[in-house]
Amino acid sequence: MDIQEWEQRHTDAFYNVKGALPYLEGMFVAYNSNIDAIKHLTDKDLSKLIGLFNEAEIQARVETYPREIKEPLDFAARLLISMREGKAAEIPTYTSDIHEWLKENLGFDYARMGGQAGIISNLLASLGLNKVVAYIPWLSKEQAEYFVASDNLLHPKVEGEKVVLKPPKKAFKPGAESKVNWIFEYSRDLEITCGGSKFRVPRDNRLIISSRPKWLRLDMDREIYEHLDSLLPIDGAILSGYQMIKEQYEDGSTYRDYVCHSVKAIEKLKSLNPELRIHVELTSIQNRVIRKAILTEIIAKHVHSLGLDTVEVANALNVLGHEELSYSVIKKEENGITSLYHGAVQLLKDLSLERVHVHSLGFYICILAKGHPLTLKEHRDALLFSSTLAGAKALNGKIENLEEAEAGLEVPISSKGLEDLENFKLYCVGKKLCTPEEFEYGYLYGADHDAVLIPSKVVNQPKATVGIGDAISAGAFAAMLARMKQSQSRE
Ligand code: 8BR
Ligand code: GLC
Repeated sequence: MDIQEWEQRHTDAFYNVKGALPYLEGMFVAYNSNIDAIKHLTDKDLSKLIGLFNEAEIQARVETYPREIKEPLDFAARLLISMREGKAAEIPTYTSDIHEWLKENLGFDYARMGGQAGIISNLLASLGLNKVVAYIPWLSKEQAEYFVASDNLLHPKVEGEKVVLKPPKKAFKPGAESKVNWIFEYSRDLEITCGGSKFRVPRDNRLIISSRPKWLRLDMDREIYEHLDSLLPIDGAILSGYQMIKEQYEDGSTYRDYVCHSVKAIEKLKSLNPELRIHVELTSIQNRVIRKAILTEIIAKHVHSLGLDTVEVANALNVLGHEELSYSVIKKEENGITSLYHGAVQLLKDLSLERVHVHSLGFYICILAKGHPLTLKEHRDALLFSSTLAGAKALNGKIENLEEAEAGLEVPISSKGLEDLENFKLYCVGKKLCTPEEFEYGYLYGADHDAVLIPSKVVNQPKATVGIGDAISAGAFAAMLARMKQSQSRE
């Protein structure tokens, strides 16, 4: 594959999408936002941390693979696992003791907007969309401060009998508390020695300790649900945060109640605008019952588009009963591009989706159901635009306007990503899935689906990695919708 050609395609796509964005009337983004307390771990932090425990005990806890942080030892174990594999993970904690322990023993470097919906709303508003309506059921006064102050970013507020759209700083819920997550970012090549085991961190990534306070409910206020039409006009919705649903609540309600409300909200949005497209952004979901319910009851048949990373593809396949495929996605990691492709196709089919966008370090794959209104070139532009956003975000740690997004064009395409695609090309051409020429364009035409594959821009020493996946998925989805609206306006 010709790297120069792909660089040029990135540039052309960026300006094509930039020209299309004004055609979007509005985007709805819900549900999760929190404050991220970010700490970049240094060698010193790590030896201090390991020194706080008995190393043999850490290793023993690693073996038990804790899925919840109940005490500091669980944290040390999950951090080691994440660093050993270089894989992102998000682990819930239901006590505030860990928060206090982390503050005392590690501290953080800075705090910023966190949570997929929070990050995505800020990004889309910064890209200059006409209207972004964020909805965070637990918007506190402090949390509202983390939203960008921009006229195009609004939040619904119940006022008497009505629901009105206001800047988040004027729409918070008095008395609401804030949710703070801890983000531990680590860099490639850190060397770790613990309890007789020694390894080198394979890539930059992070571990998230996600606080799940008792009051947290993934739900829509009744009044807002009743007056959802006050949000219009909107062309699309990006929904996330479902991972917060619990199996059982103290008041006797269960995940079934929250799944049911979530589906109702989606169906109501669609009934208000039958053209509306819904994207769900997935993240790490430790609880397998919840993971399966989110996939098969909320996402399947109700939403159009799904965004996720490679680990999440494997995790989703696993609860959907495709253990072998799941294992081959995880085992071969980024080299498992062939398994990843088959896994993404499987998700498209099992969940009756229109679009599955998988982002990996160095390349993205988007599987499309037949009959999608856009051309593969237009879908490719949407992916390339999101790769430029990822480059900009990794380079500068933020994107505050379209000019800052454009800086991503300076980031080079990953040569490892190109190499992975070259390997996949051999497979595809061998299996007659496409001609070598088609592959050069990044297009695959299947019997029951199409696909677009692009090499992506990767920053060698990223400022941070948290939130890049959100920028990729939201950027591509918004770009796709904008192109759809643009072509409708020409009809
Ligand atoms: P998640 O947050 O959903 O795991 O997504 C992270 C995504 O960020 C990866 O899929 C990868 O594409 C992208 N990314 C990472 Br991690 N590091 C990056 C870097 N240095 N430059 C560009 N993109 C990066
Ligand atoms: C999840 C985490 C949040 C983080 C976000 C980044 O939503 O809970 O802390 O900011 O992912 O993608």
